[in-house]
Amino acid sequence: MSLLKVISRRTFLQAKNVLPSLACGMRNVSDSTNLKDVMADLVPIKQKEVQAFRKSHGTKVIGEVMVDQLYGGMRGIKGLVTETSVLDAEEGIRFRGHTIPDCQEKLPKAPGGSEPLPEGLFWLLMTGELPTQQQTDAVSKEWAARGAVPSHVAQMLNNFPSSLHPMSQFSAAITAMNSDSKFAQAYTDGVNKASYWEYAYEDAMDLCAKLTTVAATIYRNLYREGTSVCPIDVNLDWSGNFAAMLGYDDEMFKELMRLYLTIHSDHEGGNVSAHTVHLVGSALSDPYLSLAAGMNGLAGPLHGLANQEVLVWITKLQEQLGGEVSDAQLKEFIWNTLQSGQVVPGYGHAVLRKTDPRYTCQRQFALEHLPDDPLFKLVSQIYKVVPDTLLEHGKAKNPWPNVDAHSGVLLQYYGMTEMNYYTVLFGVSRALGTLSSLVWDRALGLPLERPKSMSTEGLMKLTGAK
Ligand code: CMX
Repeated sequence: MSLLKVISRRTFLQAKNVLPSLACGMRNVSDSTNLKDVMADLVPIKQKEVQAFRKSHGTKVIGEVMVDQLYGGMRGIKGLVTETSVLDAEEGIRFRGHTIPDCQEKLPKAPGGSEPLPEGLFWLLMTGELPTQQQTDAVSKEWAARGAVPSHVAQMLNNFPSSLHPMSQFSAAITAMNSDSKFAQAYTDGVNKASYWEYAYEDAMDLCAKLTTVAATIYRNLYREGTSVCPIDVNLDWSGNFAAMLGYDDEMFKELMRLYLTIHSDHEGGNVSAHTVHLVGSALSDPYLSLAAGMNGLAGPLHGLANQEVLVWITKLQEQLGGEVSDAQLKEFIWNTLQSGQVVPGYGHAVLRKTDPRYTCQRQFALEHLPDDPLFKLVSQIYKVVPDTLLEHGKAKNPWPNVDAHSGVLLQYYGMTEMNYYTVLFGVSRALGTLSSLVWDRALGLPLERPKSMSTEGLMKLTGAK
């Protein structure tokens, strides 16, 4: 029985008084607004579920591996357990079983808003259950209370040269904040491994709370003459506070942030940032060190930096071709990119084989709020021309746009024109998914990750080629 079914069944039985012993000894997991209490109830249930599953099916064979997969970035090899989300090549991401439109409909909103609150998504990723408004608001309040950044980190950020890329600053600050890691302290104090997850949870909550302040400090230092970040308002949600700290008070920018920080959070376990956080965490490096490592992966142009690269590419296109562009001119520009051995940023994916639903929901946002924006029109035109051109080129397995093809145009519209900064926003969001996964990694006692590698010589012998 799945975790969700176990919980629903237990809640049902409690409601019917069939399980009085459970009901009196335990909180009703669905009702508490304290996420840690809910997790404390869920962890032993999930541990038992996994234990029983491994006992009954632990030796079942679930796949085979071909030589090409070892040279091909391990595509398609099932080698990881990630509970928070699953990616389907055709359909796109589901967060704990929920599609993006489903999350947009069912997750709690800010007062007067229509986009989901990322705090609610965090609850969903952690617990597998859609939170109530009260549960979501409780996370907002807790993050607002935990948001202070250590003074040595603020000082370090203020001393960085403006030539240092925002992602390098972001990752360095996350590493340096591990001076406050409760997990690292607990490990040093010799805490029992059965409670590792609790300290990972504390660090995850602290990190989510502090990342927005760190990110806003970087933004203001680099692009707003070092003006100070406004204090956190405990009555505002996480994205609302983040927008204010960045210096944006447009309500629609806040809504955009809510959507943005929700959809970039998680993309199952094998992508570079998620896998890195999981891998580094498996050495019991604390959540700060693990997340910083993941952020260094996100900073690569084939991964999160692609959102910056898309805008750089579009800017070049505009410089070369001017305002209005014909489809034929556009196609020629794309061919030139491909012929010079570069990728078309924002297109293609290692797993997806259709338009990314994260692209679609951003396009929907644009159609609703900025339908006449010239840059949006250009992005839409690119969407019409690139897939056929990539197909004609004949290399990319997926010619469709990914999440990064659309985020920049929305940010530009609201005045955030500093494209070098875009990946930091991706990073703030990606923390939600990777840290929830990390808490479950420790709860399930997943061991040090150590797959087998082979030399070409060894592979040749194994396959009979030599
Ligand atoms: N433009 C040009 N060539 C592309 C391409 C693109 N957008 N997407 C794939 N290709 C090429 C690959 O470079 C590869 O070429 P070689 O055979 O010469 O090495 C070939 O097509 C086959 O690649 P693939 O199997 O389709 O794609 P991969 O799984 O290897 O790579 C990805 C996936 C995302 C790295 C690739 O599509 C790409 O480079 N896209 C552009 C960068 C980008 O948008 N990245 C963001 C992804 C989402 C995210 O993580 O944020």
